[in-house]
Amino acid sequence: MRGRIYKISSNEYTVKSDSGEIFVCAAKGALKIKGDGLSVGDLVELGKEGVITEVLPRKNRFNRPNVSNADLILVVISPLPEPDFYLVDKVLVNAAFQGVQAVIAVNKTDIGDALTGIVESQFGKAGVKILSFSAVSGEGKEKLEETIKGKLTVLAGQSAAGKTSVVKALFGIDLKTGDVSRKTGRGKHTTTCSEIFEKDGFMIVDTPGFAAIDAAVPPQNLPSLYPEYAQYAGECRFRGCRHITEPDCKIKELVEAGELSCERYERYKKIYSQLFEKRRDYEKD
Ligand SMILES: Nc1nc2c(ncn2[C@@H]2O[C@H](COP(=O)(O)OP(=O)(O)OP(=O)(O)O)[C@@H](O)[C@H]2O)c(=O)[nH]1
Ligand SMILES: [Mg+2]
Ligand SMILES: [Zn+2]
Repeated sequence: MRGRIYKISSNEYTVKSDSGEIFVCAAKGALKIKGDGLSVGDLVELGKEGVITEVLPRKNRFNRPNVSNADLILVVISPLPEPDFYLVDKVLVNAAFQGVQAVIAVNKTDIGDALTGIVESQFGKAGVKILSFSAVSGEGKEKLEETIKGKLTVLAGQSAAGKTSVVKALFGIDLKTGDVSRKTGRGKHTTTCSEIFEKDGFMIVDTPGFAAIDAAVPPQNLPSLYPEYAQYAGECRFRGCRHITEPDCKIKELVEAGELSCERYERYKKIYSQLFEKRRDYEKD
């Protein structure tokens, strides 16, 4: 029998079978290898007595949040807590590397609408859809529904951006949500494990918020993972231009001319140098 993992808590795997039954299962020891164990979204084979015996090949797999077989990554940000665009960039890079579509969802429009404009100015050419809505007032809900219907949608982003609130708003169910800490201005990590919620053709993975994430790609791939840079490949003087120190670089020209976001470009350089350093460390071993 086959099914999909909907939730993992310690050693209990909640699996929904193809026929729609819910099982709480254990997993064969070899499938629980640290770092490469099972994740929510995995398609699995169930043996006798409800033990997971095999993982079917994955379309994709993300570490943070730890989810497999995503069709869409919905990066949720909001005016409060203050959005971390560096984190957004890295989520987009990881999604692009695995060929998964990403959408930036600007939540909490009821407390201010300035953020959408900022996001559009920095990510408008980044090949992602930008949506704005309010999980509390319901504004923008139809557009969001249209975008995610029929796709295994993974919510990703900082704690307290409103990921769980999105699930509540779409499904009309009650789930635990948390406040922004008055002391630190950050979220309190209310959601502690990933879980798939499903209803009427919607399938959403609520996930724990995170404050840091690594871009998990080889540095030489980075330029091709920025669609607004990749479209000019060939217009830089050097083939394989990294758009950093090379002369006659089209991307640098466009950034200087204000055609491409300077903020996103500065963060690009930072991500590149981090990936490069990491690779050097790795090669030293
Ligand atoms: N004003 C307003 N507040 C919102 C909105 N959406 C969520 N919130 C509030 O933001 C806070 C955090 O919401 P959560 O849904 O718990 O955030 P989360 O992203 O799931 O956080 P973690 O589970 O910690 O990762 C709660 O106090 C929500 O009520 C919104 O659209 N407008
Ligand atoms: Mg949550
Ligand atoms: Zn260049």
